[in-house]
Amino acid sequence: MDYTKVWLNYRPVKSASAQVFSLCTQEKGPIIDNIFAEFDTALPAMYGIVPVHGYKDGTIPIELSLDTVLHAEAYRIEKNEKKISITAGAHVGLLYGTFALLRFMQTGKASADFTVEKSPSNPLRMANHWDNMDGSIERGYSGKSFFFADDKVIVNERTRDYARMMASVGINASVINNVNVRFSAPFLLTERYRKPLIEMAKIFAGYGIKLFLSVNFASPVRVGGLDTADPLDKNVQVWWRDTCKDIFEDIPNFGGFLVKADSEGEFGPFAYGRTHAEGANMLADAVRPYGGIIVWRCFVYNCQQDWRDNITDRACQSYLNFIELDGKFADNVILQIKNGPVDFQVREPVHPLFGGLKHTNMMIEFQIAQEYTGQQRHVCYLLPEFREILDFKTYNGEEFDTVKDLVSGKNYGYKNCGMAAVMNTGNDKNWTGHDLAAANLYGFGRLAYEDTLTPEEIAQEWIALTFGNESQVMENVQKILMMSWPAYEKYNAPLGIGWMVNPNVHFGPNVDGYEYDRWGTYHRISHSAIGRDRSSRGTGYSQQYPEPLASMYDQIETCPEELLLFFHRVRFDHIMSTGETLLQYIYNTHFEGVEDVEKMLTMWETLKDKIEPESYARVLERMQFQLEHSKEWRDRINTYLYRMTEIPDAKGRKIYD
Ligand code: GCV
Repeated sequence: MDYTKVWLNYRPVKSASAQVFSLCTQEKGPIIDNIFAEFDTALPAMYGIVPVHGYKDGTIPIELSLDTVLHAEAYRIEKNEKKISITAGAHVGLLYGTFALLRFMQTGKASADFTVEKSPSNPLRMANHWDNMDGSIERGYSGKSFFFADDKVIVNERTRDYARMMASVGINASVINNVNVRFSAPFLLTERYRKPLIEMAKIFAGYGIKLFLSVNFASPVRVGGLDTADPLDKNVQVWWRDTCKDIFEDIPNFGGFLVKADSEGEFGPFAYGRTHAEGANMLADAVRPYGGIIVWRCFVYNCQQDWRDNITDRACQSYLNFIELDGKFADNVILQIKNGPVDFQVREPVHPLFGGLKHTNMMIEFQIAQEYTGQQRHVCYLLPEFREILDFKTYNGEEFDTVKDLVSGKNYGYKNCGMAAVMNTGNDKNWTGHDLAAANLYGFGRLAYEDTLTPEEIAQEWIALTFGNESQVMENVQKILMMSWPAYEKYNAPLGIGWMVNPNVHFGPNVDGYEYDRWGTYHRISHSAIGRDRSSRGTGYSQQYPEPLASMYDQIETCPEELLLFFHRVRFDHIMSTGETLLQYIYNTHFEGVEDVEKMLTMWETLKDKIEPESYARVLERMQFQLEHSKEWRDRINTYLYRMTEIPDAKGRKIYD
């Protein structure tokens, strides 16, 4: 099959003497087979010699064994001159230990003796695919689905490589279909698709991955032929129980359901006057006998707003819909909360539910499909953003209340929680459209397993594994990645205001794209001011945070500047901390953003002879596009503001009139 092996493209380890390894273990099973297959692929590629299976004199044994004191997904690697041992709580831990060892070997960190022990930070590390059964992918920017085509489930060699890729970074759950469960997708629950799903799940099981499905809350009607989907109706409950019995019995590593309810036209418990807790708990009862989990999304808001209505605030709504239900969800329900209150904009405050919910399992939802961050045609390495969000102190409690503490369940005793990301994969040759977008996929998985890693550490690993660790490659690609999110933010909608994109497609600058629309995302630019007042004097959104955050966000003077226009309506002559007016600050950052992209492009061009030609060319083409497109962003936004204010750029640069 014609696709790349991304970061699993093992290459010779420089200066390593040819070494014969022997693979030794008492363990047996599908995961062990996959571990052997991985060593059989990787070791000859890196060291030039095929490993021996079983003990043999004169070889370096790699011993795999279990130590049930360790967590099932934890591993310990001990390496000395004579042998390497990987110990884990269960086979899946041995698999993670194997990928870690190969990573050390490939990145040149395995030459000396070492011992390393790792245990996953987050119980659930989940991929959310928005793949539709016709093969399209909602917000997909890397080709078509490799899970579905023409209303059929696809299982082939790529399924295995997908599972292998996910396991290599520690992802242990995959929701393969879109949260908008339409057309034939509700029937994934039924016999119609059972056979290929069993096959797919079997492959996943060999890589420690649980299969999840997104389900339509109206399934009892759409699929089951009942006349209601009311969660308190006995027949509905029986229907879900029977359906779950069948699916869990057929698929031993079935994990449960992801649910988007009462959101953007998806059906939900509100239709029957029921709460989301009643809806989620009914499903939780149905999956409980099998250890199943319900992941229930908090992305619930009114998408039929009138733009003239200046009181209703989309940012407030997710919190308002869920805060009263705190403590009412079953223990096998997890609320999946987007990182911010609106929708994956380049800059948003951390979602206030993280600071608010005290008795509810929570999981964060990131998006690595770059819907609003360049759609995988711009480089936008999102790990610095994720790092900031995970480290954000929510003031949910007195201590241990950063987002990462809450979603990992650390110190709270939660076992159902974790991190999810909307995926950026498709059937493109390089999996992620932009070769550099694979860093987001790699990084999400690594961070979910080890939530203290820095974006720089992750970038270094990924670059070395993907392109090799030649120093200029390491240096330039790292700089490109680390500059990319700040650069994107500079030339995009300013200071947290968001949107300014073309409706529906969400790509390309369009300052008024959503201004008079029903989606509740307005900038309200006039000749003298910009922004929405979300303080206590405005929509009151700032007050959804605990103190001291509520007071901090409430005042222009104390609001973090990068979120100024998210929280406040601000005059263009407001003086920023840099001493510039707000207007001049926006002009400046838009010029700077483009200059940053110019630098990124030049850094890439210097790598021409050091990167595999096809990959070099693919990235080059996209970065050239990014440069032109960033100019379009700069000029649209600057021109719009210049026309409104008639105040020219203090530095006399070209702004179109
Ligand atoms: C899957 C945004 C996207 C939608 C997406 C929705 C969601 O509104 O534009 O495509 O739907 O978020 O997260 O449910």
